[in-house]
Amino acid sequence: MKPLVSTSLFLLGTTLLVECQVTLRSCSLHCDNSTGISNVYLQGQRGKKGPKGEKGDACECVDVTELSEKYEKLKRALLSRSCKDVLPRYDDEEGGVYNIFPFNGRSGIDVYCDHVTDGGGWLVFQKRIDGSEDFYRGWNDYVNGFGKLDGEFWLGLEVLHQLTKNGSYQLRVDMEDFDGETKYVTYRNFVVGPGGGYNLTVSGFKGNTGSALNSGVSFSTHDRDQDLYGANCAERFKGAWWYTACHSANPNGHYYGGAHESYADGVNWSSFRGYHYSLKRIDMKLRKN
Ligand SMILES: *[C@@H]1O[C@H](CO)[C@@H](O)[C@H](O)[C@H]1NC(C)=O
Ligand SMILES: *[C@@H]1O[C@H](CO)[C@@H](O)[C@H](O)[C@H]1NC(C)=O
Ligand SMILES: *[C@@H]1O[C@H](CO)[C@@H](O)[C@H](O)[C@H]1NC(C)=O
Ligand SMILES: CC(=O)N[C@H]1CO[C@H](CO)[C@@H](O)[C@@H]1O
Ligand SMILES: [Ca+2]
Repeated sequence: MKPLVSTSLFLLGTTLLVECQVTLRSCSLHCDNSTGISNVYLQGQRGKKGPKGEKGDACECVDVTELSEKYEKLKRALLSRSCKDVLPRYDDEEGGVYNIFPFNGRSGIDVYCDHVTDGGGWLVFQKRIDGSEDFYRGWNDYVNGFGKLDGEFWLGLEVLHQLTKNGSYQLRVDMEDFDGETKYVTYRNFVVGPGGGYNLTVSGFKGNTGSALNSGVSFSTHDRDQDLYGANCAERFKGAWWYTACHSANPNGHYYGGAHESYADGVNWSSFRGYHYSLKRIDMKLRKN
């Protein structure tokens, strides 16, 4: 999952965008008046050069439907700083992979945007749906991200830190068991601290099942034990998480697909289905406040 996209594409796009805007604004009135056709707009044209040459028309009336479409696409691509700015590609699209520019245009990242949950605008950073991806992975994978954005994935701790460091994001977790029952929790504030610990800060809990996140703890993987327990929580519970000693939820645990004998090492949200039940679906997402 390479988050970087070329800067030159962004600059080129911005230039096109500005030209488009100027052209459409300065000429549209004149064009509407002279043609009386609403679907036709104007395109700017230079006046002819020459000592006392006739002045060229400032505007020429052309059908710029195509230009307008390109403009809309560009605008979407370039002005999408978060999933909140992204427009669905078609009417009932529930979500999809989009390239957004959250970091002042410096680079774009591919993310999965959820358009439907609680009004949409969510950037999904973790998803389990079918057990197709291996989540029992080491530190580097959790820092950089892994999986497929249109399937199961973990977006990466570093991106989470870069996105949330200004403290302007909320967190939401949605889950579903194999009986079709769903639960959710939200935290009004969600920050992932800088590398090393990638410490979690959450506050402002709401939801229809219990909270399971603790502020002030570092992230742990089986090869990087930063938990608050004598032994290795990630190893014991086959996951990677902001473990304390050890957890009340294990969203990155083993995907058993329902009930299991073993203790607390599945995709568990303890207050929902306890430590012996591995959920069908869970996803974690953030949205700009
Ligand atoms: C367009 O027509 C309106 C009303 O007829 C007029 O007030 C306006 O000045 C015209 N604009 C241009 C750019 O010709
Ligand atoms: C965070 O804030 C700094 C300083 O106010 C700003 O330069 C930066 O673009 C912000 N980053 C994000 C991701 O909003
Ligand atoms: C992160 O949390 C750990 C405890 O898990 C603490 O020792 C450390 O100081 C924290 N780091 C930061 C940058 O807050
Ligand atoms: C912290 C917590 O809620 N733990 C629960 C996890 O699930 C088991 C089994 O249902 C409960 O006994 C625990 O109380
Ligand atoms: Ca430990």
